[in-house]
Formats: sequence, structure tokens, C-alpha cells
Amino acid sequence: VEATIPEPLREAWRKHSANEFTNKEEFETELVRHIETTLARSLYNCDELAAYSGTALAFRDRLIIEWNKTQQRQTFTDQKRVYYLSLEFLMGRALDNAMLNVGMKDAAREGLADLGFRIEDVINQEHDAALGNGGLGRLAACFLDSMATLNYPAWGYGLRYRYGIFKQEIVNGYQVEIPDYWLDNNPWEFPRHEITVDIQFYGNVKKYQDENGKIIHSWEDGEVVQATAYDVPIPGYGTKTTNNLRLWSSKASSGEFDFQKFNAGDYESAVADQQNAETISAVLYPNDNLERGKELRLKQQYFWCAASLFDIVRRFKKTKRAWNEFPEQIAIQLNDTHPTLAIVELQRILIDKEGLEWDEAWSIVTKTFSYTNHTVLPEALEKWSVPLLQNLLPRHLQIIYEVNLFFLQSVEKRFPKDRDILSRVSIIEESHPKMVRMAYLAIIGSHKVNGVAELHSDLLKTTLFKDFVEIYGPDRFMNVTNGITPRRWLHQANPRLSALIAEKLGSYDFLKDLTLLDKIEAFVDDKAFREEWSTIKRENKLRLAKHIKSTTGFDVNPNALFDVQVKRIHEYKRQQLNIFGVIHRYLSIKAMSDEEKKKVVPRVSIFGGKAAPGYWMAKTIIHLINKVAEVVNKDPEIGDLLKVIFIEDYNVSKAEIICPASDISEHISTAGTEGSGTSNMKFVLNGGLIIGTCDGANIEITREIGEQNIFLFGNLSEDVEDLRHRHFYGDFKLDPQLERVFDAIKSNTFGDQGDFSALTASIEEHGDYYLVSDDFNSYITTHEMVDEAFQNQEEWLAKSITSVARMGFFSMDRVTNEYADSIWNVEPLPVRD
Ligand code: KOT
Repeated sequence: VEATIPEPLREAWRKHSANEFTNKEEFETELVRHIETTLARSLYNCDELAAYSGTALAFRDRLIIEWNKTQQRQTFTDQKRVYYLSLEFLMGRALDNAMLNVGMKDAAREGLADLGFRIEDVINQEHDAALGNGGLGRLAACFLDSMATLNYPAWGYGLRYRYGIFKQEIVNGYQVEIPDYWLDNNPWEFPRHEITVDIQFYGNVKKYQDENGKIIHSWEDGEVVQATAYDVPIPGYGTKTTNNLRLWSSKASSGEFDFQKFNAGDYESAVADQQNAETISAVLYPNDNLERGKELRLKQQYFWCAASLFDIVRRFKKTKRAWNEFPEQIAIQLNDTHPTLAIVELQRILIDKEGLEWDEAWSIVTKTFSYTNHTVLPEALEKWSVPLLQNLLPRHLQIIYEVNLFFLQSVEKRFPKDRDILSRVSIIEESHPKMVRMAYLAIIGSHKVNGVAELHSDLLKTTLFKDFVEIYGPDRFMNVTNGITPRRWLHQANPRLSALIAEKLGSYDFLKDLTLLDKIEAFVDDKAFREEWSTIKRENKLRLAKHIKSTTGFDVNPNALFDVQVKRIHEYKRQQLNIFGVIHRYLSIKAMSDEEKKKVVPRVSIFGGKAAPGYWMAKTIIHLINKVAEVVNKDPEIGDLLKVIFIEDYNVSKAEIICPASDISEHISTAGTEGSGTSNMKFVLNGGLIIGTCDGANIEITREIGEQNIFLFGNLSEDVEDLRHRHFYGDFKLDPQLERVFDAIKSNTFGDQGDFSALTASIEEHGDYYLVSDDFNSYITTHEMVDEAFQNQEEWLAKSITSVARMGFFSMDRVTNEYADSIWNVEPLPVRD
């Protein structure tokens, strides 16, 4: 294509093509130009928000220049690309990240200062892009950052929700949800009104025979909704590569609205159709680790999969390659089962639209797709009812049945004597109504399936997917332990620590190769280094204390041990264990003499996280935390020894303040329930110690940093089933210390005990599924060890430094390279100048 454009034309374009600012002066010129022209403001009415918009526009120009070059290079080189399909991308803010990635933050800081602004205030104007719930969506965002940084030709595909995850307010101790409308003046997206796809729903399937006697399936009638592309540039760190995140937005197919209906006087129904179509991409489902089988969710999934697949196939067809080259050009990663319909959609395109034979098509499909499982929790495993699919996607249901038939036939051939295996592994669960098991469909339609931490992947192989390991052999199943991007989670969140490390290592190279961190272990006894390290932690604690003061009005003592648990609220993550532990501590302090109190290590227990709006038990836990905070924080017998803080509306930008400020953080899920966890990694990378169960990635963190540097407690995963079984048969005795906590709750110490009875009953009366009582003693004892360890600040500091030094393994770059090598088979493609 490149060669077909005449040289004079190319020369003219080259001569006039946009230039990037390269220093402070040029940045200021661009900033003022955007403020005065794009924004129509001036020196006299430029507030911080306008300064933010201007700065964002200036950096956006830079990203777009790089984005164009990257996309051209990827198109002309025509090398294999990765498509990462995720219903969630929890990006957080973009400006700070863009400044750091292009290496111009210092220039921007000085330039903004010249023009009368503080860079921190400007950065703080940005609204988080919060198109995700928690770990799964944040992992997708870290993938994008690493894929760009490592120069992989890669695109993300997602939905452009009008409303991201709700904003959380705490009113009288209860969570209240506020819609998160985030799209006004979002400079980071580019509407591509010319890139649209019509997506069909409902209707019915007609069968024909063509002139050669071949059976043709035609999906007819139904409704059509239009998908429009919105592109978000994703800059890599220290590279020109700028990848693309394409988000789809829905609207009625006929454009504005149906003019026929409108002219016929049916204005209301014309507008209603429009609104109906727009509903598809209106709102992110606010459930983490929970699937509820709602029709609108299924519509979202198909809308997004079909638009993305159409786009990918359209791009492939332009290359004029043969279909069997499709898997050599394209790798599609499924972020959990949410995009599983993409497998069915590709098969449909290949056989119904492109006329391939079933087997040839299916071979292309399975070579193209791979699937990541993130959870073993039964309530999170997606199943769609057959009647729902029949109605919404009739042709897809036929294909699913066909895939299942061929699959079961092959299983029967291999295991002729095993009667039960067929019903166990069937994609269709024979329930009422029948259900489609999406995880099974995803396994059967992929060439690789991975879990997200060693324990999690082992559990998949020995429990959930055991039969499939028998059927396909162990090679289809693998582990890739999660990671985090050191750019955002060290450099951006903790600039001073990053600078200290860079000073010792001689460069910022560790941000691109995190294993280089191991070199700081040599400074563990260096006095000046240690002092600087602890000063930085203190500064970070002060920054958080300031945030707490401004949002809650409470003063917290920066010398106290900051004990943090921030993540989605879920029974399996056991914030209830934490707050019961806090109550235990409160009761213990109250029972102390003045003399005994002098020995207490002051604590600030910090909680944060959202509960799914329909998850009552999670909301009850939030309520209890806030009620305990009310009582404890104003109890004169307690003073500074214990404070309980609930940080409202925990999100990515708050995590950037919280993670660097913890002394200890809590990762205390019931063993065998957390897929990986990634906040554990963020805290350790920022020099915090952790208390955790032997679950998810905690186990591998322990292996890397050494068990003397982590506080592990609680029952092991292999004992969980047996304990639950015993509880079920009545073998349950409430831990006596927990009983004391429950007694306090029941005597209305924290407000009306009736508010919390479901929570205590789930433990005392309903089998304690999450083993709170079984782990309570071990938890309390381990916290006593934490107190003791904290009193020896010198040793604590050594643990902190050593742990950071050994965290290289948890870089998202390692993760991305593992996927690239063993799943996608793609190579980096650096951008030329
Ligand atoms: C499941 C259904 C709906 C929405 C989210 C999920 C979900 C989230 N399943 N697993 N996760 C988390 O994924 C993270 C990234 O791999 C893990 O670190 C974490 O342990 C999972 O709970």
C-alpha cells in the first residue's frame, strides 16, 4: 500500500505533518494554544479544570501522532496481532500516566508552574475512567500498559459504558450508590463515526439448500442495533508504541430515530426505540465475582463480541489472505467467559457468511482463541438459560448445540465405558431450564486455558476442569500468575520511592525490567538509604492522613500502624474477619489498665471498597465497619490507640494514594477462594508488609520475598472442604474470642444489633461457609505478632526493603511476555521514526 502513493504527495504530507512538543517551552505554547483556541478561554478565566483540559489536549496530540505511526506500522508490517476482549477496563486517570510514559512530566510541571498552576491540582481534576469492578478490569488495564510498553501489536476491545462503576457515598453508615456519568469533556476518546457495525438480535433461522445441495442457514428478521467505535490511545512507557483500545457504543440502527414512525406521528415510540438501543452500552454491571443471568447483560456481551469480531474479520479480509492464515495473524484472548460468544460468532461468520466447512472453520476458531479463568466461585461461573439464548440468538444456540454434539461424540469414543462423563462435561446442563455452561464452551473453543495464580490453576485442574484435563491432556491448561504494571503502581503512585531506587540503581531501567529491583537488597544496611526509605513511607502516610482529614474530617496519627484492607467487599474476601478483629482489639484495650495501655501499638484500621448494590451481606459488612468506626473513634478511653476509617468510593486514583501509605495490608480470603489478588502485589511493591492467608498469589509472594517477611495465618486450602463438611453436620463451635465480639455486637454496642444479625447468624447458625470462626484465633495471634514486629522499626524496615527488592516477578511485563510466548505466539514490533 505504502508504495502506491506517489512521492510528491508523500513529500507534501511529510512536510506538513504535525510536530510533537519536545521541551517545556513548546509544551507551554501548545497548552496556551489549546486553552485559547480549542477551549476558548484565556489568562483571565482559565481555572484548574481548563488547565487540566488544555494539558490533556496537548498530551493527547502527542499520543495521537505516535498512535498514527504505530497503527500504520502495524498495518503495513502485517504481523500477528493480539486482541484482548474484556467487558471491563479499569483504567483510572490517563494524564499522569501519559506524561510519565512519554517522559515529559517534569517539563509539564515546570510549564504549568510558569502559567500559574500546580501539576498535582491539575492532575486531580481528571475523572477516573472506571469501566470495571475490581481486579479483573484492572488486570485488563495493566495488560494494555504492558503490551504497549513491550511493543506488542495489540488492541483491546470493550464497551463504552455511559456510566462506569457507581460512586459510593456513605450515609448514616450505609452505602449509597450515585451514577458515575463520566463522558462529558473526556479528551481521551476519539469517536469514529465512520466505523459502525449493525448488530442483530432476536429473529429466526431459515434453512435453505443452495444449487449444490449445500444447507445454508440464514438468520433473518429481528432487531438491529448499531455499534459505533470510540478509540482510546494507549501509550507505552519509554517507547513510541501507542496501541488502541476500541470501545463500542450502541444506538438505534436508523441513526437519529425512525423517521417513518416519526412521520406517522408515533414520535414517542420512535424515541423509545432509540433509547432502547442506547440501553445496551448504558451501564457497567456492578457485580464482581457474581453473575446474575440478566438478558441485558447477554445483549451487552453479544453486541460487543459481534462488533469486535466483525472489525477483526474486516481487517483480516483486507489482507486478502487465505482463511487458514487467520490464526497466524490473529490471537484473541478472552478475559474470563464474558466474551465466550465471540467463539460462536467467529464460527458463524466462517460457515454462514464465508461458506467454510464446519471442520475447517472450527479448526481456525480453536487456534485463534484462548481463555483466562479468574475465579472458582460457583456464583461467578456464567451460565445462560437455553430459552433466553434461543430467543435472543437463535443461530448461535444452534451452533452451540452442534459444537456440543461433536465434542460429546469425541468424548464418547475415547471413554466408552464412562457413563457419567458425558453429562458432566456437556456444554448443556440438563436442568430446568437447561443452561449453557460458558466456561466449558470457552475451554472447548480455545487452544489454551489459564488460571491466574499457581494455587488457582491447580484447583482448576483438580476440581472444576478435571474432566477436561482428562479429555484434552494437561497441555491445554496452564498457569500465568498475575502481575501489575510498575509504571502506575510504583513510579506514578510513589514517585519518591521510584526516584530513590533509580538513584541507587543508576537509572529508571527497573521500570522496564522489574527484576533489576533485586539490586537494592545490597543497600538494606545502608544507613542513609534506610533513613530515606522510612522518610518516604512517612511522607506517604502523611499524604493519606491529609486525604482522610479532608474527606472524613478525622485526624489520624501518622506514627500509628496503618493497617489497610481495600478491595471489593465480598464475604470470601472476609472484611468481616477484619472488623471482628478490630472489635476484639477495641474490647481488649478497654479492658486494660493505664499501665497496660502504654504498651499498645497505636493502629489506624483503614477500609475501603464497594459492595454490589444487590449484595445485602456485603452491605451489612460496610454498615458494621462504619458503626464500629463511630463508636471507637469517639471513645475517650481509646484515644489514639485505635481509629477506624472507611474511605468512601475506593477507586484507582485513591489506590494510588493508599497503597504507598500502608504499613500492613490485609489479603485474608478463605484459602482456595481468591483467584490471585493483585492489590497484595501493589502494597508489597510500595514497601508495605502484608498479612494474608495461603491463598491466590500470596503463596507466590511468600516464595519470592521469603516467609520471614510476610504474616501468614489460617487454615490451608486442602482443609477447607473437610471443615465445611464438618460444619454442615453440626460439628461447629464458635471461637471463644469471636463469641466475645458477637456478645458486644448483640448488646447493641455498635447500634441496633438487629442490623447485623444476618452477619453473625451466617457464622453461628448457617455453617460459617467462609471459615471466619475457624481462622479467628490464628488471625488475632498473627496480629499480635504484627504489633510486636512493628515495635522493632529497624527490622521492619529491613523486611520492607528486602520485600520490594524481591518483587520483580510480579511485573505485568513478565505476565505479558508469558502470554505472548506460550499462548499468543506473537512478536514485538517496535515503531520506526
Ligand atoms: C467475575 C464475574 C464478574 C465480574 C468479575 C469477576 C471476577 C473478578 N472473577 N475473578 N475476578 C478477579 O480477577 C482478578 C484478576 O485475575 C483476580 O486477581 C481476583 O482474584 C479475582 O477475584
